Amino acid sequence: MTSEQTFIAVKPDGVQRGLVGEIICRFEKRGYKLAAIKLVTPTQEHLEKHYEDLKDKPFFKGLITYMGSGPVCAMVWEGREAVKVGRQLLGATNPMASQPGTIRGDYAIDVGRNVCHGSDAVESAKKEIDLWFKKEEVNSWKKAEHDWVYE
Ligand code: DAT
Ligand code: MG
Repeated sequence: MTSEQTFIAVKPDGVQRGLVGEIICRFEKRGYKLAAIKLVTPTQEHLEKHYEDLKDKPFFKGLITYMGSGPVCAMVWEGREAVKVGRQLLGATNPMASQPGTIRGDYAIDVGRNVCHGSDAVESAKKEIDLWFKKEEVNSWKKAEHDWVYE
């Protein structure tokens, strides 16, 4: 089976609002495997790297301040098409455009408080996982349910 990894983070608003368990639950129930997880309050410098593609956007400064305002639950989830499906589970960037049933569509209103992050491509997922996790923090393991999720 071709498997990939994606970087998912519950943002400070999601952590403060008690949504960590709910967000983990959606990835677990879909059949994805948790490879890494930690609670971390990122530095401004770290966030500037994470969001470097957005540095010229007018909302960049506010985004960095918000993302560094409290702990973030950083995770690596693994499985078939984890990046694409991860984005589907999150919903659209602007929660107002997110379908009910998605995380943002169920739990968020403002684009600047959209509760979770998910990598947008396999390449950016690799970069983000390298930025947020040391190699030894990402676990390689076989989940007992594997052969019940995949044919
Ligand atoms: P996504 O998080 O869906 O990948 P993105 O990478 O374009 O979206 O932007 C990163 C974050 O920046 C996004 O989750 C919320 C914030 N953001 C995006 N567009 C914004 C806007 N127009 N105003 C305020 N914040 C915005
Ligand atoms: Mg993005």
